[in-house]
Amino acid sequence: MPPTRTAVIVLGAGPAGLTVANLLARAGIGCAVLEEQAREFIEQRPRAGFIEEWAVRALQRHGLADRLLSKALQHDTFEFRFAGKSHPVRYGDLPGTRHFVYPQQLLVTDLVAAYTDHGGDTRFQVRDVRLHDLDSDLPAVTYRDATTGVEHRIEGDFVAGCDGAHGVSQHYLPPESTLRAQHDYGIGWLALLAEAPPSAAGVVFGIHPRGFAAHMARSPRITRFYLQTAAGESEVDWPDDRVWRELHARLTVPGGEIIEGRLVEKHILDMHNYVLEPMSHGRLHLAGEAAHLVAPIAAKGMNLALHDALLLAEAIGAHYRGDDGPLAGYSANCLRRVWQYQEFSLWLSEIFHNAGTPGGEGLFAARIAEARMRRLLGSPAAAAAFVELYIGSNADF
Ligand code: RFL
Repeated sequence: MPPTRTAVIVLGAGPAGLTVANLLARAGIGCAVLEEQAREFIEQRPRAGFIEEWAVRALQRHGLADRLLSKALQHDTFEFRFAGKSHPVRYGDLPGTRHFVYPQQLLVTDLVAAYTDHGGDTRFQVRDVRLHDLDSDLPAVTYRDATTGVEHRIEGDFVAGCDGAHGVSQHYLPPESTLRAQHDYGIGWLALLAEAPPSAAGVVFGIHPRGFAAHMARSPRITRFYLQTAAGESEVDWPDDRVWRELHARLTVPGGEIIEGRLVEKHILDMHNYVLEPMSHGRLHLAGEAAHLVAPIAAKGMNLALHDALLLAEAIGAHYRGDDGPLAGYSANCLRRVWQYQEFSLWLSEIFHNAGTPGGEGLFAARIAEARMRRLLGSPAAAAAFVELYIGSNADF
Protein backbone atom coordinates (compact mmCIF):
# COMPACT_ATOMS: atom_id res chain seq x y z
CA MET A 1 0.00 0.00 0.00
CA PRO A 2 1.33 3.55 -0.68
CA PRO A 3 2.08 5.48 2.54
CA THR A 4 -0.67 7.66 3.99
CA ARG A 5 -0.02 10.97 5.74
CA THR A 6 -1.53 12.49 8.85
CA ALA A 7 -0.37 14.93 11.53
CA VAL A 8 -0.29 12.67 14.61
CA ILE A 9 -0.13 8.87 14.69
CA VAL A 10 -1.64 7.64 17.96
CA LEU A 11 -0.69 4.13 19.07
CA GLY A 12 -3.31 2.52 21.32
CA ALA A 13 -7.01 3.12 21.86
CA GLY A 14 -7.04 3.13 25.65
CA PRO A 15 -8.04 6.11 27.79
CA ALA A 16 -4.79 7.95 26.93
CA GLY A 17 -4.81 7.41 23.15
CA LEU A 18 -8.52 8.05 22.70
CA THR A 19 -8.39 11.25 24.75
CA VAL A 20 -5.45 12.53 22.71
CA ALA A 21 -7.27 11.65 19.47
CA ASN A 22 -10.53 13.31 20.48
CA LEU A 23 -8.83 16.49 21.63
CA LEU A 24 -6.72 16.73 18.47
CA ALA A 25 -9.78 16.16 16.30
CA ARG A 26 -11.61 18.93 18.16
CA ALA A 27 -8.64 21.22 17.51
CA GLY A 28 -8.78 20.39 13.78
CA ILE A 29 -5.47 18.46 13.87
CA GLY A 30 -5.42 15.29 11.78
CA CYS A 31 -4.62 11.98 13.43
CA ALA A 32 -4.90 8.24 13.01
CA VAL A 33 -5.34 5.79 15.88
CA LEU A 34 -3.81 2.32 15.58
CA GLU A 35 -5.16 -0.32 17.99
CA GLU A 36 -4.03 -3.91 18.35
CA GLN A 37 -7.42 -5.26 19.48
CA ALA A 38 -10.87 -5.26 17.90
CA ARG A 39 -13.28 -2.47 18.81
CA GLU A 40 -15.68 -4.91 20.54
CA PHE A 41 -12.84 -6.19 22.73
CA ILE A 42 -11.71 -2.82 24.06
CA GLU A 43 -15.33 -1.80 24.66
CA GLN A 44 -15.72 -4.72 27.07
CA ARG A 45 -12.34 -4.91 28.83
CA PRO A 46 -13.00 -4.21 32.54
CA ARG A 47 -10.23 -2.45 34.43
CA ALA A 48 -10.44 0.87 36.27
CA GLY A 49 -13.50 2.44 37.81
CA PHE A 50 -12.56 5.53 39.77
CA ILE A 51 -12.09 8.81 37.94
CA GLU A 52 -11.03 11.87 39.88
CA GLU A 53 -13.22 14.96 39.59
CA TRP A 54 -10.56 17.18 37.94
CA ALA A 55 -10.31 14.60 35.12
CA VAL A 56 -14.08 14.41 34.71
CA ARG A 57 -14.32 18.21 34.51
CA ALA A 58 -11.56 18.30 31.88
CA LEU A 59 -13.40 15.70 29.77
CA GLN A 60 -16.61 17.69 30.29
CA ARG A 61 -14.95 20.89 29.00
CA HIS A 62 -14.20 19.04 25.78
CA GLY A 63 -17.73 17.61 25.47
CA LEU A 64 -16.58 14.08 26.30
CA ALA A 65 -18.38 13.41 29.59
CA ASP A 66 -22.14 13.55 28.82
CA ARG A 67 -22.89 9.87 29.50
CA LEU A 68 -20.37 9.72 32.33
CA LEU A 69 -22.04 12.62 34.11
CA SER A 70 -25.50 11.16 33.66
CA LYS A 71 -24.62 7.60 34.72
CA ALA A 72 -21.67 7.64 37.13
CA LEU A 73 -22.10 7.21 40.86
CA GLN A 74 -20.25 9.80 42.92
CA HIS A 75 -18.22 8.95 45.99
CA ASP A 76 -17.07 11.31 48.70
CA THR A 77 -16.44 8.89 51.57
CA PHE A 78 -14.47 5.71 52.17
CA GLU A 79 -13.99 3.62 55.27
CA PHE A 80 -11.06 1.86 56.84
CA ARG A 81 -12.10 -1.31 58.64
CA PHE A 82 -9.67 -2.65 61.19
CA ALA A 83 -9.77 -4.33 64.58
CA GLY A 84 -13.49 -5.06 64.04
CA LYS A 85 -14.52 -1.41 63.62
CA SER A 86 -15.40 0.93 60.76
CA HIS A 87 -13.62 4.30 60.50
CA PRO A 88 -15.20 6.49 57.81
CA VAL A 89 -13.19 9.23 56.07
CA ARG A 90 -15.22 11.96 54.35
CA TYR A 91 -13.30 13.77 51.64
CA GLY A 92 -15.90 15.34 49.41
CA ASP A 93 -16.75 18.46 51.39
CA LEU A 94 -14.76 20.81 49.16
CA PRO A 95 -15.73 21.54 45.55
CA GLY A 96 -13.96 19.28 43.07
CA THR A 97 -13.11 16.54 45.51
CA ARG A 98 -15.31 13.63 44.52
CA HIS A 99 -14.63 10.38 42.68
CA PHE A 100 -16.85 9.39 39.77
CA VAL A 101 -17.40 5.65 39.59
CA TYR A 102 -17.54 4.81 35.90
CA PRO A 103 -16.15 1.52 34.58
CA GLN A 104 -13.21 2.06 32.24
CA GLN A 105 -14.84 0.08 29.42
CA LEU A 106 -17.75 2.54 29.39
CA LEU A 107 -15.37 5.50 29.16
CA VAL A 108 -13.47 3.75 26.35
CA THR A 109 -16.78 3.02 24.58
CA ASP A 110 -17.76 6.70 24.82
CA LEU A 111 -14.37 7.94 23.62
CA VAL A 112 -14.23 5.48 20.70
CA ALA A 113 -17.70 6.55 19.61
CA ALA A 114 -16.92 10.26 19.95
CA TYR A 115 -13.87 9.87 17.73
CA THR A 116 -14.49 7.00 15.33
CA ASP A 117 -18.20 7.53 14.69
CA HIS A 118 -17.58 11.19 13.86
CA GLY A 119 -15.11 10.60 11.05
CA GLY A 120 -11.98 9.81 13.09
CA ASP A 121 -9.48 7.46 11.44
CA THR A 122 -9.18 4.37 13.69
CA ARG A 123 -7.46 1.22 12.52
CA PHE A 124 -8.24 -1.79 14.72
CA GLN A 125 -6.42 -5.12 14.82
CA VAL A 126 -3.02 -3.86 13.76
CA ARG A 127 -0.01 -6.20 14.09
CA ASP A 128 3.79 -5.95 13.82
CA VAL A 129 3.75 -2.26 14.69
CA ARG A 130 7.13 -0.61 14.09
CA LEU A 131 8.22 3.00 14.51
CA HIS A 132 10.64 4.70 12.11
CA ASP A 133 12.62 7.93 11.72
CA LEU A 134 11.67 9.33 15.13
CA ASP A 135 14.64 11.74 14.97
CA SER A 136 13.43 13.21 11.68
CA ASP A 137 10.62 15.67 10.88
CA LEU A 138 8.67 12.85 9.22
CA PRO A 139 8.37 9.91 11.60
CA ALA A 140 6.44 6.89 10.38
CA VAL A 141 4.72 3.77 11.66
CA THR A 142 4.39 0.52 9.74
CA TYR A 143 1.96 -2.25 10.62
CA ARG A 144 0.07 -5.19 9.19
CA ASP A 145 -3.73 -5.27 9.13
CA ALA A 146 -4.60 -8.60 10.83
CA THR A 147 -7.90 -8.91 8.96
CA THR A 148 -6.47 -8.45 5.43
CA GLY A 149 -2.79 -9.27 5.96
CA VAL A 150 -1.87 -6.06 4.07
CA GLU A 151 1.19 -4.07 5.21
CA HIS A 152 0.71 -0.31 5.71
CA ARG A 153 2.96 2.69 6.27
CA ILE A 154 1.65 5.89 7.78
CA GLU A 155 3.70 9.06 8.09
CA GLY A 156 3.12 12.05 10.34
CA ASP A 157 4.63 14.90 12.31
CA PHE A 158 4.41 13.12 15.68
CA VAL A 159 3.87 9.69 17.17
CA ALA A 160 1.87 9.54 20.42
CA GLY A 161 2.85 6.29 22.16
CA CYS A 162 -0.29 5.41 24.16
CA ASP A 163 -0.08 1.63 23.79
CA GLY A 164 0.09 0.77 27.48
CA ALA A 165 2.51 -1.26 29.58
CA HIS A 166 2.74 -4.09 27.02
CA GLY A 167 2.97 -1.95 23.89
CA VAL A 168 5.94 -1.35 21.63
CA SER A 169 6.45 2.40 21.83
CA GLN A 170 8.32 2.47 25.16
CA HIS A 171 11.01 0.29 23.53
CA TYR A 172 11.80 3.13 21.12
CA LEU A 173 13.09 5.37 23.90
CA PRO A 174 16.88 5.04 23.55
CA PRO A 175 18.28 3.07 26.52
CA GLU A 176 21.38 5.29 26.71
CA SER A 177 19.32 8.43 27.43
CA THR A 178 16.30 6.92 29.25
CA LEU A 179 16.08 6.27 32.99
CA ARG A 180 13.87 3.45 34.21
CA ALA A 181 12.88 3.65 37.88
CA GLN A 182 11.03 0.63 39.25
CA HIS A 183 9.65 -0.78 42.44
CA ASP A 184 8.19 -4.17 43.33
CA TYR A 185 5.81 -4.53 46.30
CA GLY A 186 6.71 -8.21 46.70
CA ILE A 187 3.06 -9.26 47.02
CA GLY A 188 0.12 -9.81 44.69
CA TRP A 189 -3.44 -8.59 44.62
CA LEU A 190 -6.24 -10.87 43.53
CA ALA A 191 -8.60 -8.66 41.49
CA LEU A 192 -12.19 -9.88 41.57
CA LEU A 193 -15.46 -8.80 40.00
CA ALA A 194 -18.62 -10.23 41.56
CA GLU A 195 -22.19 -10.14 40.31
CA ALA A 196 -23.25 -8.78 43.68
CA PRO A 197 -24.73 -5.48 44.80
CA PRO A 198 -22.36 -3.26 46.78
CA SER A 199 -22.08 -4.25 50.44
CA ALA A 200 -21.38 -0.64 51.49
CA ALA A 201 -22.08 2.77 50.01
CA GLY A 202 -18.44 3.55 49.28
CA VAL A 203 -14.99 2.08 49.16
CA VAL A 204 -13.96 -0.15 52.06
CA PHE A 205 -10.29 -0.79 52.85
CA GLY A 206 -9.88 -3.78 55.18
CA ILE A 207 -6.64 -3.64 57.17
CA HIS A 208 -6.25 -7.11 58.66
CA PRO A 209 -3.50 -9.39 60.02
CA ARG A 210 -4.43 -11.95 57.31
CA GLY A 211 -3.73 -9.32 54.65
CA PHE A 212 -5.38 -6.38 52.96
CA ALA A 213 -8.81 -6.54 51.28
CA ALA A 214 -10.91 -3.94 49.51
CA HIS A 215 -14.49 -3.48 48.38
CA MET A 216 -15.45 -1.03 45.62
CA ALA A 217 -18.92 -0.51 44.23
CA ARG A 218 -18.92 -0.52 40.43
CA SER A 219 -22.67 -0.49 39.68
CA PRO A 220 -25.88 -1.53 41.47
CA ARG A 221 -25.20 -5.13 40.34
CA ILE A 222 -21.40 -5.39 40.10
CA THR A 223 -18.83 -5.04 42.87
CA ARG A 224 -15.04 -5.12 42.66
CA PHE A 225 -13.05 -6.77 45.45
CA TYR A 226 -9.32 -7.11 45.99
CA LEU A 227 -7.40 -9.53 48.25
CA GLN A 228 -3.72 -9.26 49.11
CA THR A 229 -1.96 -12.52 48.18
CA ALA A 230 1.49 -13.92 48.84
CA ALA A 231 4.15 -13.49 46.15
CA GLY A 232 4.03 -16.35 43.66
CA GLU A 233 0.39 -17.33 44.28
CA SER A 234 -1.81 -17.79 41.21
CA GLU A 235 -5.54 -17.86 40.54
CA VAL A 236 -5.68 -21.64 41.09
CA ASP A 237 -4.65 -21.09 44.71
CA TRP A 238 -7.84 -19.06 45.17
CA PRO A 239 -10.96 -21.22 44.66
CA ASP A 240 -14.21 -19.34 45.22
CA ASP A 241 -14.78 -20.67 48.76
CA ARG A 242 -11.33 -19.39 49.85
CA VAL A 243 -12.05 -16.01 48.24
CA TRP A 244 -15.29 -15.53 50.14
CA ARG A 245 -13.86 -16.87 53.40
CA GLU A 246 -11.05 -14.30 53.23
CA LEU A 247 -13.30 -11.43 52.12
CA HIS A 248 -15.62 -12.06 55.06
CA ALA A 249 -12.71 -12.38 57.50
CA ARG A 250 -10.86 -9.28 56.34
CA LEU A 251 -13.77 -6.91 55.61
CA THR A 252 -16.71 -7.73 57.90
CA VAL A 253 -17.50 -5.54 60.91
CA PRO A 254 -20.67 -5.61 63.05
CA GLY A 255 -23.47 -4.27 60.83
CA GLY A 256 -21.22 -4.41 57.76
CA GLU A 257 -21.61 -7.83 56.14
CA ILE A 258 -20.19 -8.71 52.73
CA ILE A 259 -22.75 -9.75 50.09
CA GLU A 260 -21.66 -12.68 47.91
CA GLY A 261 -22.32 -13.17 44.20
CA ARG A 262 -21.01 -15.09 41.18
CA LEU A 263 -17.33 -14.27 40.57
CA VAL A 264 -17.02 -13.17 36.94
CA GLU A 265 -13.37 -12.06 37.02
CA LYS A 266 -10.49 -13.43 39.07
CA HIS A 267 -6.90 -12.62 38.28
CA ILE A 268 -3.68 -11.90 40.12
CA LEU A 269 -2.13 -8.48 39.53
CA ASP A 270 1.62 -8.05 39.70
CA MET A 271 2.08 -5.27 42.19
CA HIS A 272 4.88 -3.25 40.73
CA ASN A 273 5.56 0.27 39.47
CA TYR A 274 7.84 1.79 36.88
CA VAL A 275 8.53 5.24 35.46
CA LEU A 276 10.46 6.05 32.29
CA GLU A 277 12.25 9.39 32.14
CA PRO A 278 12.03 11.37 29.94
CA MET A 279 8.75 10.32 28.32
CA SER A 280 9.75 11.75 24.93
CA HIS A 281 12.38 11.09 22.30
CA GLY A 282 12.53 13.06 19.04
CA ARG A 283 9.01 13.06 17.58
CA LEU A 284 7.79 10.28 19.91
CA HIS A 285 5.88 11.27 23.05
CA LEU A 286 4.58 8.60 25.43
CA ALA A 287 1.40 8.97 27.48
CA GLY A 288 -0.20 6.76 30.15
CA GLU A 289 1.01 3.30 31.04
CA ALA A 290 3.40 3.22 28.10
CA ALA A 291 5.49 5.60 30.22
CA HIS A 292 4.59 4.75 33.80
CA LEU A 293 2.81 2.02 35.69
CA VAL A 294 1.39 2.51 39.15
CA ALA A 295 -0.05 -0.52 40.94
CA PRO A 296 -3.80 0.01 41.52
CA ILE A 297 -3.42 0.69 45.27
CA ALA A 298 -4.86 4.20 45.06
CA ALA A 299 -6.72 3.91 41.73
CA LYS A 300 -4.33 6.27 39.97
CA GLY A 301 -3.37 4.65 36.65
CA MET A 302 -6.20 5.80 34.42
CA ASN A 303 -6.23 9.22 36.03
CA LEU A 304 -2.56 9.64 35.16
CA ALA A 305 -3.24 8.42 31.61
CA LEU A 306 -5.91 11.12 31.25
CA HIS A 307 -3.60 13.75 32.76
CA ASP A 308 -0.82 12.96 30.26
CA ALA A 309 -3.29 12.91 27.38
CA LEU A 310 -4.68 16.34 28.24
CA LEU A 311 -1.16 17.80 28.44
CA LEU A 312 0.01 16.09 25.24
CA ALA A 313 -2.94 17.24 23.14
CA GLU A 314 -2.51 20.77 24.47
CA ALA A 315 1.24 20.72 23.72
CA ILE A 316 0.76 19.40 20.18
CA GLY A 317 -1.92 22.04 19.62
CA ALA A 318 0.55 24.71 20.76
CA HIS A 319 3.13 23.37 18.27
CA TYR A 320 0.72 24.00 15.40
CA ARG A 321 0.15 27.51 16.74
CA GLY A 322 3.93 28.10 16.58
CA ASP A 323 4.85 27.47 20.22
CA ASP A 324 7.05 24.44 20.98
CA GLY A 325 7.52 25.32 24.66
CA PRO A 326 4.73 23.04 25.96
CA LEU A 327 6.07 20.05 23.99
CA ALA A 328 9.57 20.68 25.34
CA GLY A 329 8.14 20.71 28.88
CA TYR A 330 5.65 17.89 28.32
CA SER A 331 7.57 15.07 30.00
CA ALA A 332 8.60 17.10 33.05
CA ASN A 333 5.04 18.40 33.49
CA CYS A 334 3.58 14.88 33.41
CA LEU A 335 6.21 13.46 35.74
CA ARG A 336 5.42 15.88 38.55
CA ARG A 337 1.99 14.30 39.07
CA VAL A 338 3.28 10.82 38.24
CA TRP A 339 5.77 10.97 41.12
CA GLN A 340 3.26 12.47 43.57
CA TYR A 341 0.87 9.61 42.79
CA GLN A 342 3.65 7.01 43.02
CA GLU A 343 4.68 8.39 46.41
CA PHE A 344 1.07 8.49 47.61
CA SER A 345 0.48 4.89 46.49
CA LEU A 346 3.61 3.73 48.30
CA TRP A 347 2.58 5.60 51.46
CA LEU A 348 -0.89 4.06 51.34
CA SER A 349 0.52 0.61 50.65
CA GLU A 350 2.41 0.77 53.93
CA ILE A 351 -0.90 1.20 55.73
CA PHE A 352 -2.64 -1.47 53.65
CA HIS A 353 -0.11 -4.27 53.60
CA ASN A 354 1.77 -4.21 56.88
CA ALA A 355 -0.84 -5.26 59.43
CA GLY A 356 0.04 -8.94 59.39
CA THR A 357 3.73 -9.28 58.61
CA PRO A 358 5.26 -11.58 61.26
CA GLY A 359 8.45 -10.96 63.30
CA GLY A 360 9.96 -7.92 64.98
CA GLU A 361 10.41 -5.96 61.73
CA GLY A 362 6.83 -6.85 60.86
CA LEU A 363 5.55 -5.67 64.22
CA PHE A 364 7.45 -2.41 63.81
CA ALA A 365 5.92 -1.86 60.35
CA ALA A 366 2.46 -2.67 61.72
CA ARG A 367 2.78 -0.13 64.54
CA ILE A 368 4.00 2.54 62.06
CA ALA A 369 0.95 1.81 59.89
CA GLU A 370 -1.37 2.17 62.90
CA ALA A 371 0.28 5.47 63.86
CA ARG A 372 -0.28 6.77 60.32
CA MET A 373 -3.90 5.73 60.35
CA ARG A 374 -4.54 7.30 63.76
CA ARG A 375 -3.01 10.58 62.52
CA LEU A 376 -5.10 10.51 59.36
CA LEU A 377 -8.29 9.83 61.32
CA GLY A 378 -7.49 12.23 64.17
CA SER A 379 -5.82 15.27 62.64
CA PRO A 380 -7.80 17.56 60.28
CA ALA A 381 -4.51 18.87 58.86
CA ALA A 382 -3.29 15.34 58.10
CA ALA A 383 -6.67 14.46 56.59
CA ALA A 384 -6.59 17.55 54.33
CA ALA A 385 -3.10 16.67 53.07
CA PHE A 386 -4.26 13.11 52.41
CA VAL A 387 -7.34 14.26 50.48
CA GLU A 388 -5.31 16.52 48.17
CA LEU A 389 -3.52 13.47 46.83
CA TYR A 390 -6.29 10.89 47.21
CA ILE A 391 -8.51 12.92 44.87
CA GLY A 392 -5.69 14.69 43.01
CA SER A 393 -7.12 18.15 43.56
CA ASN A 394 -3.63 19.52 44.14
CA ALA A 395 -0.88 17.19 42.99
CA ASP A 396 1.41 18.94 40.51
CA PHE A 397 4.17 19.83 42.96
P1 RFL B 1 -4.30 0.95 28.18
O1 RFL B 1 -5.65 1.12 28.75
O2 RFL B 1 -3.55 -0.30 28.48
O3 RFL B 1 -4.44 1.13 26.63
C1 RFL B 1 -3.40 0.78 25.72
C2 RFL B 1 -4.03 0.33 24.44
O4 RFL B 1 -2.99 0.02 23.49
C3 RFL B 1 -3.28 -1.21 22.84
N1 RFL B 1 -2.01 -1.75 22.34
C4 RFL B 1 -1.55 -1.49 21.11
N2 RFL B 1 -2.08 -0.80 20.09
C5 RFL B 1 -1.35 -0.71 18.95
N3 RFL B 1 -0.15 -1.30 18.80
C6 RFL B 1 0.42 -2.01 19.79
N4 RFL B 1 1.62 -2.57 19.62
C7 RFL B 1 -0.28 -2.12 21.02
N5 RFL B 1 -0.03 -2.73 22.19
C8 RFL B 1 -1.08 -2.49 22.98
C9 RFL B 1 -3.98 -2.03 23.89
O5 RFL B 1 -4.79 -3.05 23.32
C10 RFL B 1 -4.82 -0.96 24.61
O6 RFL B 1 -6.09 -0.81 24.00
O7 RFL B 1 -3.32 2.15 28.60
P2 RFL B 1 -3.64 3.71 28.97
O8 RFL B 1 -4.47 4.35 27.90
O9 RFL B 1 -2.34 4.28 29.36
O10 RFL B 1 -4.60 3.62 30.25
C11 RFL B 1 -4.12 3.10 31.47
C12 RFL B 1 -5.28 2.47 32.25
O11 RFL B 1 -5.88 1.47 31.43
C13 RFL B 1 -4.79 1.87 33.57
O12 RFL B 1 -3.88 2.75 34.17
C14 RFL B 1 -5.93 1.61 34.55
O13 RFL B 1 -6.74 0.55 34.10
C15 RFL B 1 -5.33 1.26 35.95
N6 RFL B 1 -6.40 0.96 36.92
C16 RFL B 1 -7.08 1.98 37.55
N7 RFL B 1 -6.78 3.28 37.27
C17 RFL B 1 -7.51 4.28 37.84
O14 RFL B 1 -7.18 5.47 37.59
N8 RFL B 1 -8.58 4.04 38.67
C18 RFL B 1 -8.95 2.75 38.98
O15 RFL B 1 -9.95 2.55 39.68
C19 RFL B 1 -8.17 1.66 38.44
N9 RFL B 1 -8.50 0.39 38.70
C20 RFL B 1 -6.75 -0.37 37.17
C21 RFL B 1 -7.81 -0.65 38.08
C22 RFL B 1 -6.09 -1.44 36.54
C23 RFL B 1 -6.45 -2.74 36.81
N10 RFL B 1 -5.74 -3.78 36.16
C24 RFL B 1 -6.36 -4.64 35.21
C25 RFL B 1 -4.30 -3.71 36.16
C26 RFL B 1 -8.19 -1.94 38.33
C27 RFL B 1 -7.50 -3.00 37.72
C28 RFL B 1 -7.93 -4.43 38.05
